[in-house]
Amino acid sequence: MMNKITFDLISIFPDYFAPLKLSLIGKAEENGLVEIKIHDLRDQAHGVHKSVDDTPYGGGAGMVMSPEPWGAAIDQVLASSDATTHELIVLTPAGEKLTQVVAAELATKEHLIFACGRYEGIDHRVTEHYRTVPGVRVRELSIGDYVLGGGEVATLVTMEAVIRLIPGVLGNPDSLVEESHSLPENVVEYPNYTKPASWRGLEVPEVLLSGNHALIKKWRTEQAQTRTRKLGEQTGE
Ligand code: JDE
Repeated sequence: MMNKITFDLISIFPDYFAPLKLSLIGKAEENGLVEIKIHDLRDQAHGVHKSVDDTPYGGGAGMVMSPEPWGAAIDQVLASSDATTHELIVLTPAGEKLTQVVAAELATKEHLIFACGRYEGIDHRVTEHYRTVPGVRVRELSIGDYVLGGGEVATLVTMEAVIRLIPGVLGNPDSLVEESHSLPENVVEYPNYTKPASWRGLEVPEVLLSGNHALIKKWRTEQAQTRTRKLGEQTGE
């Protein structure tokens, strides 16, 4: 059936990826739609202290991840892959913003490698080098304008956004069709209700109980537009 997408994750904290066994992503792997391989960067660190970081050239606070263990880990992943093209993804606050459009594009690739940095980041030459390797595309991505302790949680966010877009992962692909109209254009969804019709004195809007599908569609569109306008006012757009 589908070609499975391989995800290789490289981190000094491989235990961060335990939740990938759960829920939607866990099912996707059980069903053979994705293959997820986790690599401990520390395995590529040699010497007594198995160090993966060092002080920054030029001075300054904090530590920078050394290029050698990253080069060794990424080379090993590339050597054991039978894919013809590889996306090397580095989550960093300085990256291109992860959007629904970027996630949808990644969901069409055969091999995604996630390099999860810690400390103040990874020696710049690592991305510089892999940009010159044929068949490798380097993508620096950001999940938002804030600083995390490392790229692991941002990688989990990215993977969840990507994996649910892979054909066969979601039970009901209709929800994807609806999203694809709305989310890329920055339209916020309409409010949702389920039973009971009355809860703590709050009623479900009449129109939703009417059975008039044309009217319901019109009401939902208006609600979504109102929400989008209010969000714009809050964020100053
Ligand atoms: C991803 N939004 C935020 C953080 C970092 C100062 C301190 C740390 C690879 O290089 C990195 C990665 C990360 C972890 O990712 C995020 C993130 N989307 O924080 C730093 C930068 N400046 C560097």
